[in-house]
Amino acid sequence: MQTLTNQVASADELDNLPDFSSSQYKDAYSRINAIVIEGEKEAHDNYMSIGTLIPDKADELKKLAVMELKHMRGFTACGKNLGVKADIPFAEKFFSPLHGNFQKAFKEENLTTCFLIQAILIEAFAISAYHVYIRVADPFAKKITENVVKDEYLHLNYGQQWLKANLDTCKEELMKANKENLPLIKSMLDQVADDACSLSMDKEELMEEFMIAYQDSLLEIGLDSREIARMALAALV
Ligand code: DDQ
Ligand code: DDQ
Ligand code: DDQ
Repeated sequence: MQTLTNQVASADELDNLPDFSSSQYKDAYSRINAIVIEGEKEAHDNYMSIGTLIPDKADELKKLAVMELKHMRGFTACGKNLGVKADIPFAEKFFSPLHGNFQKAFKEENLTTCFLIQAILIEAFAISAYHVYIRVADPFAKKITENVVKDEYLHLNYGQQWLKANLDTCKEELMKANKENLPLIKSMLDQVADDACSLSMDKEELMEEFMIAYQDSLLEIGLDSREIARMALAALV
């Protein structure tokens, strides 16, 4: 009986999955897949950069960076499996404003902003988007994405711990970095919402999952509800 119920549920799930071989699916996939490939590559570079600013943590950060390269290869394999070529030039352009802000913070040795951009905003967004994607992924990509998510929690946690330990001295900078970068995350999502939709990922759901993950992460860092509300509002004006 149990088995029967499971079979019915999974047949039902299959019915709701997108057609992975349609040209619309593949076209959107070429950009979404490129975003995660480029995102994982830039994450690698960013963790290596952060490591140069905290020499005694450089080894730990290098370990995180190396994991991102493994994710990049996994996502590249997902594209190959579907016969889709990732549109990397699109993804480079997509990331360039956020990348520019990270580079500026790095040159100023502003660790707070570096961690907020890479380890909190991007990681929280990626984790929530990966969860949404897993529900509608092809079986091959689903397995790979599930394994990636497990690692990304470690990275989110790493950034949280650093910001938590330094909260006394970095709160003001954290607020400022949030104000400059949260609207960017929103506009990045706006740019690819239609493509996400072609992959059966709903924009409202992506936003909702992100806001929950971001809020949880700020609570973990030690901000209170009022401060978090202020941060969310800062992004609106
Ligand atoms: N995939 O490359 C195997 C297709 C994984 C995609 C995971 C979903 C990430 C969404 C990123 C941005 C969407 C707004
Ligand atoms: N990583 O930084 C979590 C390791 C990779 C991120 C890849 C995808 C992030 C998409 C962010 C787009 C924001 C709308
Ligand atoms: N803006 O579009 C009015 C400039 C900013 C809205 C910011 C709202 C934050 C939501 C962020 C969700 C990102 C997935």
